[in-house]
Amino acid sequence: MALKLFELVGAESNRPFSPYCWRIRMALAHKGLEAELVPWRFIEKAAIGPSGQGKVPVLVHDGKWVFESWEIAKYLEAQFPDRPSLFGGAQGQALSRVYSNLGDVHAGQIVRFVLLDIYKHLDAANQAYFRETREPRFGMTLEQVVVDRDAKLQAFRDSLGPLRNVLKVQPFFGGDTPLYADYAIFGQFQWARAISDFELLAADDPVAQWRTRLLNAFNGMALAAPAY
Ligand SMILES: N[C@@H](CCC(=O)N[C@@H](CS)C(=O)NCC(=O)O)C(=O)O
Repeated sequence: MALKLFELVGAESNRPFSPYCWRIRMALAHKGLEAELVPWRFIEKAAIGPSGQGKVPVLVHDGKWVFESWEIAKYLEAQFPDRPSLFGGAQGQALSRVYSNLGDVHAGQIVRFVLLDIYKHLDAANQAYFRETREPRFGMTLEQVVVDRDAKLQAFRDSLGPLRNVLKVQPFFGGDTPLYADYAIFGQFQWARAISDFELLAADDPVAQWRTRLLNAFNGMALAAPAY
């Protein structure tokens, strides 16, 4: 069995920082699966060409190319049913879709805090690509996107209220132990840590304490990765 995961990095090949790739890193660890980790940069489209699209994460399993974090998570669950479940059953899988979508919403919020920090971690060729693709998307310069980030912070923290209320009474969204629902949300916070020293969470926030529990999971795998 051969598994390969293409992961987004910047100038430093040992600093993976995609929120979606982190979801899959955690999912692989949850299943106790070893994968060859392939550092990949935005402009290296040819390397993932066989997947038929241009974004990571991309998983290659015995020659089969799988993309989209949610599809990869479902694929791992289906292919490795004897390993610890990512979803806790069919109903859990259905409910996990909500967390995956919620994680996407968080990514859309968090990017407005860390966009310029991502740019600062790229080499010159990827910086040019990043500016060319992101500035039209936001309709402003990278610098303008983050200029008022301090003012936006409280609203972001407030938006985490429903998650915070859950984490006040149970250690993980999965209950006593984490599931893919946890990784689908954690990916965004690990992305921000990997790339930015901007403190998204107050230290006494139950969400920060949950993040710490996941940083320490799997023998501190996420904690050991380069971050701020
Ligand atoms: N919905 C996709 C999103 C994947 C995605 O947006 N990946 C980004 C890195 S975080 C990417 O590869 N972007 C390539 C580009 O912008 O050219 C998933 O869940 O996997």
